[in-house]
Amino acid sequence: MKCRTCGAKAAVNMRQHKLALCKEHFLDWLPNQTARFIKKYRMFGPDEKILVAVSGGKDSLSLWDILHRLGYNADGLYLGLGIDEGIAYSNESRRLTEQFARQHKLKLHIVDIQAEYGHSIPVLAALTHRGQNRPCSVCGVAKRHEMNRIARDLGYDVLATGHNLDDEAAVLFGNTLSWQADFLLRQGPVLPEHDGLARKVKPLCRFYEKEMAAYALLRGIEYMYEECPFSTGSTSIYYKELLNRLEADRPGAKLAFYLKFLEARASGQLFIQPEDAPQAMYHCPSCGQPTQYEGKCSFCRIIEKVQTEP
Ligand code: Q46
Ligand code: ZN
Ligand code: ZN
Repeated sequence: MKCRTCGAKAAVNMRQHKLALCKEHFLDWLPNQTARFIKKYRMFGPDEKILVAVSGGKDSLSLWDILHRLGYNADGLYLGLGIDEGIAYSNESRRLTEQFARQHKLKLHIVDIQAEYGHSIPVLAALTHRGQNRPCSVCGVAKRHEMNRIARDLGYDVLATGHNLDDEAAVLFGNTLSWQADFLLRQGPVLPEHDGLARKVKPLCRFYEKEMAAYALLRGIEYMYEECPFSTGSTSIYYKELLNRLEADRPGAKLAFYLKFLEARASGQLFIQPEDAPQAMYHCPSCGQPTQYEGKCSFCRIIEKVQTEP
């Protein structure tokens, strides 16, 4: 297999794009494509302040690397979740994130949930009896809340996450199986700013997971190989496996599934418009973030519960 650009031996063969590239041209191609998607979906302009949510994994560190190379003004945010079940997941991912920031002279904000709120994510989940074996629902609420809080308090225009195509296709698949119309409306490369919350963007949403792994590897980014121990056996991993089986028989099926959805949504074929999505009607009296229901937001309710119960 030869590189389409220079004819040298290809390092990456992307059957879904019918494209093979050598190391050098793949490392050019991926950031160039990212720049194209940023413009196409109007994610952000050259002067906007970007906060990248970095977990220490290949996607978010690669995203930070790419935005930095493209000349964007992008700082990082690492959330310390306090997960050390089986492996020192949080400590090691934090170490790798700090190392990356240091090597590239990038600004990194760190918020440690335990230092900030008294308990790690697994303890918060256990104390509030949310989630039988998995603290993921509490974790999701906390991550969303803290990312929004830091972006707002520090004046960032946009919050960027490293979700790749496999992540997005798995979520889309799950939402489609249950016809979750309001979730479908909120899925896409850009979620506009609303009620004082920063815009959310996913610049990597069109890259396959294995393209991102190849990028991190060929770029020499040292990242956290292990997934969070709580992700084992999750529904989203199951959906990813199903979609990979489909992809193996029909290269490009995963990308087509996602892109056709975006097209259908943009042309109104879902019969519901983004404006129809349920809007947050209230603001949390404790933190000020928008909520759909009157009273404190989910995160503040979790914190209140652990602080008031003996
Ligand atoms: S939600 Fe669950 Fe993830 Fe939080 S506890 Fe780990 S697996 S990190 S994306
Ligand atoms: Zn080449
Ligand atoms: Zn709140």
